[in-house]
Amino acid sequence: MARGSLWAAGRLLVAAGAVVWLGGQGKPSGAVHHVAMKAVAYEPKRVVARVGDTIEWANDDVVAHTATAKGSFDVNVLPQRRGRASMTTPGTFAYICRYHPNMRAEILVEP
Ligand SMILES: [Cu+2]
Repeated sequence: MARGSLWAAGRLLVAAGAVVWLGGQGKPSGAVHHVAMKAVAYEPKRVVARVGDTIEWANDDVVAHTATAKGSFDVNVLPQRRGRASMTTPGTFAYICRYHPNMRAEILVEP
């Protein structure tokens, strides 16, 4: 009888673990999207992300760049460094480099 109860308790623990694991799949992806700053341009020029995702810019140039979307984010990235911003609001965010306004790209953030 006691043995049977232990076995049943073990099964319950396994089942609880499965529920927690499955529950984790419904959360925001929290993915990291990489954008290069190279030859005074962003690559890629358009990223599709979701709320909760992070954009990481990697500056491959020998001059500083920014990723600046007025009122949303302003990330300064020194040469050979990386900078990040997390996307908290859905929408389309066009951004530029404050030092080189010809550098343009956009991030589409889906809910
Ligand atoms: Cu720049």
